[in-house]
Amino acid sequence: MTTVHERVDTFHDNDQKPVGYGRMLRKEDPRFVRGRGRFVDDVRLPGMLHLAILRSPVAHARILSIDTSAAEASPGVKAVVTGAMLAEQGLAWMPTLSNDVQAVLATDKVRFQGQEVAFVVAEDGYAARDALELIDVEYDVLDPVVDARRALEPDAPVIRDDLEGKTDNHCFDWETGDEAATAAVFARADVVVSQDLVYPRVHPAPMETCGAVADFDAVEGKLRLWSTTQAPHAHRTLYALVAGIPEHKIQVISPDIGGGFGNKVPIYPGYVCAIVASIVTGKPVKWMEDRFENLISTGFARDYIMRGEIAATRDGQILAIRTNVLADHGAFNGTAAPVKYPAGFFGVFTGSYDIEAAYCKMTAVFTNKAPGGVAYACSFRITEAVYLVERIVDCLADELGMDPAELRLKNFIRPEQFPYTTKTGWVYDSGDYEPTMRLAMEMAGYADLRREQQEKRARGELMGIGIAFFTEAVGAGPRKDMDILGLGMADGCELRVHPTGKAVVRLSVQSQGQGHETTFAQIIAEEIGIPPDDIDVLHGDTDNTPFGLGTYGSRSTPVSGAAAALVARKVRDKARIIASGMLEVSVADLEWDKGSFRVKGDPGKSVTIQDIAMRAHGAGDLPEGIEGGLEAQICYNPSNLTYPHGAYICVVDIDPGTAQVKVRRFIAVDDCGTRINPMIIEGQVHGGLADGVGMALMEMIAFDEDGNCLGASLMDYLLPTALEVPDWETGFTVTPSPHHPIGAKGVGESATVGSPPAIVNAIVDALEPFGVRHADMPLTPSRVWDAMRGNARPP
Ligand code: MCN
Ligand code: CUN
Repeated sequence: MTTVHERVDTFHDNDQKPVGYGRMLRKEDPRFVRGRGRFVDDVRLPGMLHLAILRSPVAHARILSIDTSAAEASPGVKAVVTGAMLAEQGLAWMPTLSNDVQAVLATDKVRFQGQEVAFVVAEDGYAARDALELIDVEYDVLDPVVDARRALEPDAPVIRDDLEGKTDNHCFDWETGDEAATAAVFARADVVVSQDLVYPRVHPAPMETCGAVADFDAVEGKLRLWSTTQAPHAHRTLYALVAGIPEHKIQVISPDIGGGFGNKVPIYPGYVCAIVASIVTGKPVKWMEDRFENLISTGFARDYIMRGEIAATRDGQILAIRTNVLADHGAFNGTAAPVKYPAGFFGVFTGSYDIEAAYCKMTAVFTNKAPGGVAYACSFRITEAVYLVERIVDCLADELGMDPAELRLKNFIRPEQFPYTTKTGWVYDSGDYEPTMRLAMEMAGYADLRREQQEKRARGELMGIGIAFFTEAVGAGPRKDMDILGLGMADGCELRVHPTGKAVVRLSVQSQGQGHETTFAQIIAEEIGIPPDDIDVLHGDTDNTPFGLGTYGSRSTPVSGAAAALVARKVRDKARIIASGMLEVSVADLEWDKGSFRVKGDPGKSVTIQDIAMRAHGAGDLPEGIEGGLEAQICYNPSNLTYPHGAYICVVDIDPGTAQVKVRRFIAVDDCGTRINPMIIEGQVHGGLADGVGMALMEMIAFDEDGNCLGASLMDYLLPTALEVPDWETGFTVTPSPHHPIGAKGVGESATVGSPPAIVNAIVDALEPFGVRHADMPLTPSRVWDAMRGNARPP
């Protein structure tokens, strides 16, 4: 089913308050707008000490010696810890979420600029930071490997000599699709277009940096850790495995989080340092990184060097797509991706098109740069996949002299082909692409825009129109083939209805700004008719929520949202039995009417969910075999991912004198299935579109040839502001997921995935008079200028 009309399915309880899905102001915002949010840095415990980390000034060096004596003597300092000291406890290295190891504090070598070398614990943050300057480290500087292409050269310095028998910088190889079948299709195609593309290294740069407060109570033997984490339960299990503290003696609390964007999925050395420091000093210890540390050392995103090849018939039938990728993983493989998917979900690079064959070959390497890779609203690397396919489809349109919208429309997977198995093995659950594309074109006034462009070109003005159409795979995932370090990707949910009909729902996922306190209350409200205001959402505390893998890959709605709907139905099933007792009719004679059960054919006889809650806890008999109370818990294991899609159209104007790009209009039509809260969805889309403007035009973590990070402050790493973004024009279609209990698909990363190719396509389209087929992001004025003069250069 596809409709362009908003589902206004809110209904009313006895007080005429709207409940269920629909636009609703965020329940969390009164707290945030009054400054009452409680973030990790707001945690202040009695006797708390402060930790600061000494970081490597160079990208690659052997550590010859570390002298901590002056730092230890510095006023207020309680402890100075080096890698050698951690090594004595077996804590110098920790596992990453990708089956690699990462140094907590360097012992042998430093492998990227900003790597953790030592830490100081002091009475206050100033004393700790001052003492860092007194630590004397002697480095024997080695040649760094900064470029992924250099990493594979036979004479390149070996970065990971900590790994036994490692003699090169090779991280992993991966392939998907059918190489021979794809080659055969390419061999017989009328047209083959190939294009080199770089998706540069960028950074999620959330407003709140990463940090933790560790409080180890030696008497209880219990560790309490407030930390900036998107996955508190997964982190707890890992701490138990690394630190040897029994899991039930670890409580991870992720309080309010000031933006995550994937930056808060990995476990960082700083968290482990804070834990060690609290155990050593017997006091609570806070570690909070600054902006510089966040940008220089925590999880980056992208850094893929790609070659895209596309084969087609002369009349524009796309036959096959092939890609070769060189992935830069930095010094340690620290990405978080399901174990079977070392390249995340990059395998969906065949996009939204029905093609005959596809093949991807990827090589990942270590370089002397910070670890990371899966972050910044990437849906597990679908950002890179969508950028690849949507750019080369445009290159093909250019080659064929075909309109890019027409080329896409001609090749879409058709609605009757769903569920559709791609040539790389992904089963797209549902989709209806053409109406989404047509709606975007209608909203944009596509034909008029093309006319306007022609007129402008005739006058020497540079106007471009860019299209991107994407399909995402979100909601990892079926636990049979998806896990993070052995933990199956499922999520729990618990719902308790109190005697007076108010409720609390406990989630294993964790909001970083996505509005879960509102939307999860709405899901429960829709199912059991208790108004969202009467439902509290608890998350981010492992002692008080059921186990589950957390928020990333836009999995909260696909996985936990399903869990919430199903747990509510379980409660409703029990409520039905209690209602049958109260109304003295059989269960079969009852019908559910949005918040109450009534006797079929006798609408006057009914009981509300609130009446039932009181009876469930109150005096009087309950039906045979029914226990008191009104609550339930489940663990939801998704049967497939959900596949949202969208059509984006961007209009740019370029100043021919300065090469400055202005994004004049941006039309985004998203289809995330059933929409729980359209206002929140729009907020997610607006944010992601702004991300896209940032990546396409200005963001890049760059390095010089010595491995010095050149984007380590927000003066150099440019983020878009209200001045760079247009008024977004959003629309939607609704193609519900057939396997999700409420038909909802994730949306949190869609716009970040879909917008960069739309913007780059628009810029390349504007530069057509200069014969430009491609230019790499970020398309700063100097890059655009170079492209106009025929020397588009890779980053
Ligand atoms: N939603 C809805 N109807 C749908 C789908 C989603 O109303 N059909 C609502 C959800 O209920 C939720 C929000 O939209 O309130 C996002 O839902 P979902 O797509 O399930 O994504 P997650 O909640 O799992 O959020 C994760 C996603 C990721 S992975 C990144 S990265 C990102 C993003 O969310 N980080 C964010 N958006 C962010 N937004 C903010 N403000 N801060 C971040 O750190
Ligand atoms: Cu790839 S960033 Mo989000 O999945 O946390």
